[in-house]
Amino acid sequence: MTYKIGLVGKPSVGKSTLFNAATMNDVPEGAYPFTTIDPSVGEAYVRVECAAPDFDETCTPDTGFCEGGERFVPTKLVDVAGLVPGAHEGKGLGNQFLSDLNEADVLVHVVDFSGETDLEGEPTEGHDPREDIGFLEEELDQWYVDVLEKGIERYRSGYHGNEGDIEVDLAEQMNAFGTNKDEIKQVILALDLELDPDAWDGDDREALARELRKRTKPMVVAANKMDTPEAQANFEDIANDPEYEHLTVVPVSAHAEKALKSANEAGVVDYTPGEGAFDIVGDVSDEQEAGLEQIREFVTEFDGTGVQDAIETALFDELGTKAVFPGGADAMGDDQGRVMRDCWILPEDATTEDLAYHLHSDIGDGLLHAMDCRSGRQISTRHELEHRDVVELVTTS
Ligand SMILES: Nc1nc2c(ncn2[C@@H]2O[C@H](COP(=O)(O)OP(=O)(O)O)[C@@H](O)[C@H]2O)c(=O)[nH]1
Ligand SMILES: [Mg+2]
Repeated sequence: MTYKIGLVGKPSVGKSTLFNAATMNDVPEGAYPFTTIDPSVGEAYVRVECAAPDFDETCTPDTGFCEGGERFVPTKLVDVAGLVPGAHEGKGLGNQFLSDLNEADVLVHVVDFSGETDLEGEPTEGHDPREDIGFLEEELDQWYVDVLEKGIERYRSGYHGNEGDIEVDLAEQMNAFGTNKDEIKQVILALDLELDPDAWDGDDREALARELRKRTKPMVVAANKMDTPEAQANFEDIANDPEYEHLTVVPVSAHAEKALKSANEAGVVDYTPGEGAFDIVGDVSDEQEAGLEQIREFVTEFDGTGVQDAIETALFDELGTKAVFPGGADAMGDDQGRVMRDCWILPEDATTEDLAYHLHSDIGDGLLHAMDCRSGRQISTRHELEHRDVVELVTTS
């Protein structure tokens, strides 16, 4: 299973630019709403400090690559176009937008921090990025309220034969959000609500929808266009505003990442994605050099372009995942001498057994125990793995 990270935001904030930079695919970009008609799914990477050097080995990845001691693990990135005010009512690319959104495990909300686009994505000046942050949250909440209300209707209609448990009807209606009846019941009780929708008023329904949205659609804000002074000023304000403490805001220049990736591909610079430094290695014109030096100033100040940071913060911190490598307690290589071919991204609380089932149901069924390759100790099937653990699964077959 590969996690999907969704890029969302109103038109013209830089979603496609960020998507292209992260995946180096060619998707049309431009300051026009709806340039991207279909959802674009591409392969991006998240970095994990490679575990092979800890064993004096060099890894041989099956997928992704390893550079400068960092393993680049593939993950899916989705450019979710079509967010406009009223998207939950089907405006813009409403329904398409919502179904794409549903497929994302975690969101990166791309916000134009320069203030040069209004809520519809049209050029303007001095637009407050706070409005965009609020608008996405409200749009999502409204959509959740709509689905929640359908679930309540379903409950009231009463012919689904589930012994009248509200959480069961809600779970069925909200199934696509990746939640379940236990979580829904827990949220209802945590909000001090009764397990009876007839006792809920509009505010209660909204609070419930909001809480479920927060749990099922974790997100980070990518403060994009940070290469402009206006964006930097807005970032300064918002990062110091207690009202936004609940959000993780990552400063980003999708432009800088795109430029560095292109220059790297052209052999002009030596750049490893995510790094806060690069070398000019090819012949450049004065103009190119000036451009690159401007980018250097930016990546030095912000310790990178922020594109990798935004994606990794979303996957590891907001969604809550960890990376685990396969190994051998006696020898690191497999029978063909390949070392740490995989690097699996697993849920934060995944156990040895979860890993086994993640690989194959037969491996899960036949799991006896596992070996922690660093300590050489046996670990049980219920053992919770840690980020960067190297494990050997011992099975009956
Ligand atoms: N200054 C600046 N402009 C950007 C950046 N990223 C995107 N843009 C510009 O913003 C506009 C909209 O970009 P696009 O990727 O098409 O936005 P989308 O509609 O959200 O997919 C284009 O003119 C981009 O060149 C950035 O990091 N800095
Ligand atoms: Mg686009």
